[in-house]
Parts: sequence; structure tokens; C-alpha cells
Amino acid sequence: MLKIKNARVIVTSPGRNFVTLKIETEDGLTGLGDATLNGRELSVVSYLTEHVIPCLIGRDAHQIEDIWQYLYKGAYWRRGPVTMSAIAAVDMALWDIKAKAANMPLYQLLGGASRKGVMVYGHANGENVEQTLEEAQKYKAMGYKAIRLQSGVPGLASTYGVSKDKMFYEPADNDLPTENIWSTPQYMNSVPKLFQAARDALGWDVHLLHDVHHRLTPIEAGRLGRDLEPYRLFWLEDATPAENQEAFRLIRQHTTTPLAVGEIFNTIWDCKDLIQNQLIDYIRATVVHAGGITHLRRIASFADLYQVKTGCHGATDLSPVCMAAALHFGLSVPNFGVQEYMRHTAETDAVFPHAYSFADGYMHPGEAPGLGVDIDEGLAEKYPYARAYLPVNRLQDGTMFNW
Ligand code: KDG
Ligand code: MG
Repeated sequence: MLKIKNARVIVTSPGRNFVTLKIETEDGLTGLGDATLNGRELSVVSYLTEHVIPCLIGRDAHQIEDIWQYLYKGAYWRRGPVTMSAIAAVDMALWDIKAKAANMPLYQLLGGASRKGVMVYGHANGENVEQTLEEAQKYKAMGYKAIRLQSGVPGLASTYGVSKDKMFYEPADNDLPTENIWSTPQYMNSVPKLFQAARDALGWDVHLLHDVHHRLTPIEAGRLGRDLEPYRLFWLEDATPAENQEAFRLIRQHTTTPLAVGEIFNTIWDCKDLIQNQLIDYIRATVVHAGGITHLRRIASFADLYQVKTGCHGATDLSPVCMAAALHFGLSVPNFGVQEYMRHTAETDAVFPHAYSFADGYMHPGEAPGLGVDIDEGLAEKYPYARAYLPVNRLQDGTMFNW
């Protein structure tokens, strides 16, 4: 038995907010779990501190599945981003502890490596096509095999995904949410031009991806997918909101462009219909927001039956702890597709020293026992929490719109 002696939550903001759960056993082993929910961070802190941690003390850290079921079924209130991020943090930390106890990198406990490395995609974005392609060339030069392209929309003052800090940040930097203005027709006109120019400039031996951020109706998404078919995208992401999973059937009827969705999903129930009806090609659920390694493996196993591959969310607002977990998962899972890799700043990397590395378009979690990531608590203390939000989106006439 590895008795849990203590657990606490560490909030730090080295450029942006990260929430980390640290669990300690009586034998002195420690495990880390990411619990960051961008823009709603303190709700998970409170859920963990007030409701979860008291139930962990004294339990056997080895009983990962039982503790998962206890927290999921026992709460009565199932699912949702706050609950599932809290459960994910516990789950990650327990896998970290178990792998340290076994003196193995976590991927070995998950079945061992299924591949040499985890193919990752980076974000190239710019205010116009030219700038976006300049950024894409930089990623190509760094060895990336897959690049996501997002460009400003002509006629719109700002576009989410086109940020100042090119390598690192989605904007989450205001005391109150920034407002962007959106026009679907202007957007729909601009994207095929971007990808035509991209194929001319970058060639055909690099995977290209695009994120719609849930902004189209299914029929608009069908049209965009069809317009993009000549450019052979790796995937078109979050084409329409997916509360209604049936919506993807309409998109599927109109395009062969591969579809990805799921970065905001929390459980297998959010993607069950999408997967079993083969309405998507990639499932983007990730460790921190979908109940940890235990639940993500369940989603991936189910997806494998339907030839749906993984494509975990990996934006900068998921901490290095989640990145490490995603890499152990991605290295081992049979139906791996691609892993998103938006880099963290030097400040964040210093707070979370880690064993994972990037080389020639692939990442590897490293060979350190456990997740292979630590937290420098002294340094973490120097970066206090600062309230920050994701931006919101309105139509030109002021109507509140999809995110
Ligand atoms: O917190 C939200 C961001 O992580 C998200 O908007 C980034 O869409 C995103 C992506 O694909 O990385
Ligand atoms: Mg996305």
C-alpha cells in the first residue's frame, strides 16, 4: 500500500495561470497533476481543495481506477469541465506516483512505446496570408511535419488565434474578456485562399491543419470542407459546436476533408455518437479536461474500434504536466494521430522542469521515472495568480456569437 499522506494545490502564473495538484505518499513519493481550466482556474482549485482532497487522504495511491470511480460516481454530479479537470489532476498525479514506484517512465506502464516519437503540430499564425506563411516556413525549418495555419480575416480588426506572441500564447491576458468581431462570409472567403497560397509556398509533404473554433453552422462547415478539399488538409478542427453530436453528420455528407473535434469534451459521452457513427476522424479530448489518463485511454480504445485517431489538445494554457502526460499517452496508444504542441515560455519551463523534448517534428516524454516533470515551488511562488479570460466573439451587428 502507498498511503496518501497529503495533497495540495499550487497556483502559479509564469505568464499565464496554471493549477497543479501535488499528492504525497507516506513513503515520500510525490505525483503531479495538471488542473488548469483556462479562464475558470479557481473553480477547480476550490473543487479540489474543498471537496476532493479530504477524500484522498489515507487512500492507497496504487488504486487509480477505484479512486477514479469513487470521484466520478461518488459525487452524484457527473461530468462537466470543473469536475473532470479535478478528477484528471488526481488521476495524473496517481499515475505519476505509480510509475515512480515502478521506477519507470509512465509510457512503460501504459504498454510501452508504440512508436519512436509523437508527431506534433505547431501553430503558424499571422495577420495576413504572407505573414502566416512566413511563420509556417519557420516551423518547417524547425523540422515540424505538421503545421496549423490561422490567418487574420480581411476586414476584421482581430481574429482569435492570431496573437502577438507567435510561439506561445492564445490571448488570455485581460482583466475582463476582450471582444472580437466576427463575419462568417468574410472568413469563408479567406480560408481557401490561405491554403492555396500555403500549398504553393510550402509544398505537399507537410501536413496542414486549420481550426474553425466552433464558428460555422454544419452546412457552412460542409461548404468550407469542400472548398478546402483540393489542399488535402490533415484536419479541419471544431467546424461547428458539438453539443449536438448529430450536427457532424451533415458536414460529413458534404466533404471528405478529415474532421477533428473534442478539445472541450470532458467524457466519453461527449463523443460517443461522433465516434460510433464515424462522423469524425480525430478525437481531440486531452488528459486534463477529459478525466485524466484513465478516462482518455477509455475514449481512445473506443475510438480505435471505429478507426478514429487521437489528436490531443496541447495549447499553451495546458501546463507542462499535461503535456508530459499527453506524450506518455501518445507514445503508447495504438491509434495515435497527432499531438498539438504550442510551446511554453522560458518562465513556464523554468517553473516546470521536464524530461520531454522536441526534435525534428517529434516529441518524446523522456526516460525519467513517472511523468518526468517537476514543479519548482519556490519559483512558482514568485508568480501570483492574475485573473484572465479567453476573449468573446460578437457578430458585426453586436449579436453574441459562438466562441
Ligand atoms: O483555452 C482554450 C485554448 O486552449 C484553445 O482556444 C486553443 O483552440 C485551441 C487549440 O486548438 O489549441
Ligand atoms: Mg482548437
